[in-house]
Amino acid sequence: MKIEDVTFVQGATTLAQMPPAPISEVAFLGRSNVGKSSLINQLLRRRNLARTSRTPGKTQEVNFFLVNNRFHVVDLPGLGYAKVSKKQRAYWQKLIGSYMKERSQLRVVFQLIDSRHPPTEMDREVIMLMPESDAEHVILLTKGDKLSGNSRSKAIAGVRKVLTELGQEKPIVLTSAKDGRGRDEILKWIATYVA
Ligand SMILES: Nc1nc2c(ncn2[C@@H]2O[C@H](COP(=O)(O)OP(=O)(O)OP(=O)(O)O)[C@@H](O)[C@H]2O)c(=O)[nH]1
Ligand SMILES: [Mg+2]
Repeated sequence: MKIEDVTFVQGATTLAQMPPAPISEVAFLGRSNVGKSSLINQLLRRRNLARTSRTPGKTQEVNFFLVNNRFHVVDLPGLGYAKVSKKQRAYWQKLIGSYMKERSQLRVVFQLIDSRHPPTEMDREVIMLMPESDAEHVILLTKGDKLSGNSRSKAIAGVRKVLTELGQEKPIVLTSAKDGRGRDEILKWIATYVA
């Protein structure tokens, strides 16, 4: 698949605000600062489309991008960032949970996990939440450019082990927003599920 046309549609802070059009969606989900917005920019080859920051808690809306006039890419706020208020954190967590369960347009959830660290409790919770959604589930390990060759395969094996412990078997892709690794595979999954 080639990315030809990308436009920002809108941001939403409630389910009701989300675009009603029956257009297939792929969402990027994971803890704050894991690299969701950066990876979306790399995927869509647009430098500053989704806003990124070194400081966690950057994305504060559910942002919808229309790609090739065919599907939406959805940039979600990060889960579990300690420095936003407890109330705010709980709100996002709840909204993202109902988004995943109720949004009928949702075809694929790309769950981002930092390749440099073992999956956190929050990562495990997201893995366990997925069976409640009708969407496909693909794991993207982020910031793969920061790992040496040996630790890359270790990172993948570590996440596979956690998935097995939780009774899940999902595709795992090592990615980098910096050097673009994994991009073709992400596009392949999108093409497969966004028919
Ligand atoms: N080296 C490297 N740094 C990355 C990569 N992806 C993201 N980063 C850095 O990680 C930080 C967070 O990136 P974001 O894309 O804003 O993360 P996010 O998951 O959207 O964060 P929130 O919006 O707060 O949930 C930024 O400083 C990025 O430059 C990557 O693949 N490689
Ligand atoms: Mg972001």
